[in-house]
Amino acid sequence: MKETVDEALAKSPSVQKCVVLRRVGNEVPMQPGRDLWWHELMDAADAHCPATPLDSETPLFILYTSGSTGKPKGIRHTTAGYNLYAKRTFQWVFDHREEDVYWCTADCGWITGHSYVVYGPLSAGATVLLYEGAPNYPAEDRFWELVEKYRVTILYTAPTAIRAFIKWGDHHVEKHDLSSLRLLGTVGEGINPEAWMWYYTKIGGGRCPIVDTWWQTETGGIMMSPLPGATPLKPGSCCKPLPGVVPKIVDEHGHEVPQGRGGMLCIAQPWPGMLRGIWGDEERYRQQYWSKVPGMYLTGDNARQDADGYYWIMGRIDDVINVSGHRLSTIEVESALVSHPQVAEAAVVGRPDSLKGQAIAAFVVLKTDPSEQLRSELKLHVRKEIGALAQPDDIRFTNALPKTRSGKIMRRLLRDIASGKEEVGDTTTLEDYSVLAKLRGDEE
Ligand code: 7RM
Repeated sequence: MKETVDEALAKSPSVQKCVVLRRVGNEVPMQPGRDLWWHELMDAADAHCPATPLDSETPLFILYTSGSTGKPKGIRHTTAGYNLYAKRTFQWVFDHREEDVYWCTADCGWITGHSYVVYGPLSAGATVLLYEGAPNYPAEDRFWELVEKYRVTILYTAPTAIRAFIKWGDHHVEKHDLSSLRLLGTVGEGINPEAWMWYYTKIGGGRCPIVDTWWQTETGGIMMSPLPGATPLKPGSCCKPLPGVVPKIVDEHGHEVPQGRGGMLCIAQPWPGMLRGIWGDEERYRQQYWSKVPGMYLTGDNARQDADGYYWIMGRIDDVINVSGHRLSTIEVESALVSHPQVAEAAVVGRPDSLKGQAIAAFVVLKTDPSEQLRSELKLHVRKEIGALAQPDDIRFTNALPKTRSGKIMRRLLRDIASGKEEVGDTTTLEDYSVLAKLRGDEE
């Protein structure tokens, strides 16, 4: 890892010092004068380290997020508002108490790791379980072993992980005492009702509320979520905005749509944790977030509000599929596929079709072996669940889906593959490159 950092440092003349933590005891190349060992610095350091006063708007970090097209954007967060928002939302959403042992399984490099592994819980003085490692090493019960061992009370994880646990089998869960848990959370994408119910009953023992938290790298912290114990839950809905958050759902002209109808999700008032810009590209910042709907922050997601005022996120605006003039959200079709007992995970994209405008291509990970019969059965299953329009035209079976490190399916790459493009777009945020090669090889 240090060698990779050295390559980056060679191109970054503004960096003067590099602090290196001895982690696994291997040989590490050190450049005298520039590179400093953490343990040597700590030996000499005072136990008291007063915080350096900074202006509230001093940049705190820049976090690169892929966006659905092209080149990653450096999201700029600042000191006071971000920290305040991360702390407050942590306290509200997780109903944090002194005796809690809180575990957020997110990678620290994702915004969820920043806000809800590091800044939020630390500011709130929470006891945090920090885990470095895979969920299936040394075995597929790793998470449940840790929950039991450390008596974790709050668990915050992603639907993609939950679907993997379901695939690995209930026996890994049943081996362990999970009675310490009192609250569960999800983040990163919509959770399909099947996975919600499994999480609720198998992990939560039917007694723990699930907070489905909707937010973005750009928002800094959670924007919509139930408040545990206070908000009646609906599986698949992120429920209601937090205090101070003012969502609006608008059509392509920027007019609010009637309740029940889908549209673009915007935020009508500023909040403390909001991004302050895109690093080095203020024009892109304006164009991306503030130009389409004047006076509002454009989230890039589609959403719908139901008759009870609950919000349902319907996926990214760019992921909407248009079949013969009917707009379908990818998550609906994916949920229908995953509700079939043999399906572990599914990703759905549109591909150009001369007749219908777009045809539906589904990439499906199975719990069992593929067969032609299952392919037709799945098509019929979606047709029964949603309707004829939503029936996938192609179903490709695969062992894995292309994902980012935070577990988001990269539908943009799947779109390229489904439409038979020779070259797929930017892959810098792809976690496992071998998945792409395999997907390209598997033709129907
Ligand atoms: C926290 C995070 C942001 C995008 C966002 C949505 C999707 C996140 C949910 C969700 C439905 C959720 N930041 N998303 N949480 N969709 N329900 N609870 O994920 O910048 O990496 O991604 O993720 O599309 O715009 S992120």
